[in-house]
Order: sequence, then structure tokens, then C-alpha cells
Amino acid sequence: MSWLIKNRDWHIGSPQSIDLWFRQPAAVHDIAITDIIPSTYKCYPGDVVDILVIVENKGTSPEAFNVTLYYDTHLIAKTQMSQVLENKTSRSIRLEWNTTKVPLGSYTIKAEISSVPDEVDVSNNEKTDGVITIALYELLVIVVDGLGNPIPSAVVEIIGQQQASTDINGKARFSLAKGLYQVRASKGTLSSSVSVNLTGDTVLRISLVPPPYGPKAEFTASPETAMVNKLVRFDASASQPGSNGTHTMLISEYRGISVMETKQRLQLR
Ligand SMILES: [Ca+2]
Repeated sequence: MSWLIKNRDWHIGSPQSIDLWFRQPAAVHDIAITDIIPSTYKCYPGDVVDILVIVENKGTSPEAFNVTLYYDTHLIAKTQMSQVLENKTSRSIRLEWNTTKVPLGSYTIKAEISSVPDEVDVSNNEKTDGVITIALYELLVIVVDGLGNPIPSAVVEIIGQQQASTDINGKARFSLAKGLYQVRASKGTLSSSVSVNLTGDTVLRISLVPPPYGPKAEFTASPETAMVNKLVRFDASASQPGSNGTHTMLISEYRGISVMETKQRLQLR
């Protein structure tokens, strides 16, 4: 506030009178965007991103205005009704960005507010702040054996979509839109399929476990032609152990039939 003092017949010893004129200060009109705060800087196609635009009334009287929000040069949203903001106050205005039909990519966010009458500074009515990236979901498939060890060079197929081989760490990566997928991993004769409902970045482990099999007996006899009252030695050390699918089942015991038992069996026939 400014003021003027006018003196009249002002001298020492005389009664003094002072007339004061108060001048009404000129109203200042200045509305400004001070910040843009998105709910995320990375989203997926179809996501709705909340974006807060912080507006401050730096002037001396209430102001009405509208906010418009853009990604690059494209319109995101605009306030439907004028926002009224008291002087020397600020407010966050929430706008939504539906990314459903927006191509993949990175976009710069810009907000604008309409200038108010007699605005002294319009340079702060626009603000560019933040880059939001719209990207596909990442599906990381890790192919392992029955013991959890990675299987390199396994083929991973997103049925009807994409195919890739696993790296040395058993990993294959895919970029996909939201949805339900059938994923098949295979290596040699082994294969396994799982379905996954992709609603975000996902890590999927697929185990390729061979089917279980029993031990295989293998032996030699010495001499190969048995002689009466001569000892025949059998050696079963060439027998192969079985597997339960994940572990080798070692042979813990070999059983033979004695000569006496063999004779008894022959007599029984
Ligand atoms: Ca302004």
C-alpha cells in the first residue's frame, strides 16, 4: 500500500494539520502453475495415469481459470468448470490420462492455465515437467531342471506370438501386452507348458523334469558256460541306476539266487 502526505501551512509553533490521501493499490493478477505430479512415470497401454497440476494464485484477488493438460502436443484433458482460487493460495487439480489408444513411447507432459484479465506475468501459465513412458509388460521366463539349475538354449514359445532361446542363465525375455498367454518351454525331448495372466512385469519359472525311470540290470557271468560243481561269478556292476525325475536313484543292493535255490526252482518246474 502506498500513501501521500500533503502539508499545508506547516511551520514550527503553529497548529499542525495533515491531510492524508490513501491510494488504493492496483490489483495484481497472476495465476501460475508451480508443479506437475504424475502418479507414475512408467505405465502400460490402457492404464489410467493420475496427474496433479499444482496451481497458485500469486495475485491479490480471487481468480477463475481452466487447466489444460497435454502429452507432447496432444490433449490429455481439460477442466470442465472454471476453477476459482483465492488470492495467495494454491490448489492441486487432478486430471486423468487414459492411455488406451496412445502408441507405445515416451511423452512429455505439459500443463497450461488460461490467463486471467490484466495478468501481469503469463510466462508462468505454462509448465512442462516430466516424461511418462508407455511400454509393454516384461515377461521373464526362467527355465530350470529338476534341481533348479538353469537350462541354457531351451526354446521358450509364447504360443501364437513369439519365440526365443534361453541364455546361459536359462532366461528368455518377452515384451507383451496385458492378457492371458500360454507359455511352452522345451529342450530335446522335454517340454512343459503353463498359462500366465499378464497384469504387470512377471517372472515365470518353468521346470523341465524328465519322467522317472527304473534301474536297468546288466551283468556278466564268468565262465559264461556253467560247469557242474564249478563256481559261476556274476558281475552286475554295469547296471544303470534309475531316476525319480529329479534325482538319480543309486543301486544300493544286488541280489542273486544261489545255486541251491536254482536247483529247487528247477525241481519245482
Ligand atoms: Ca501468470
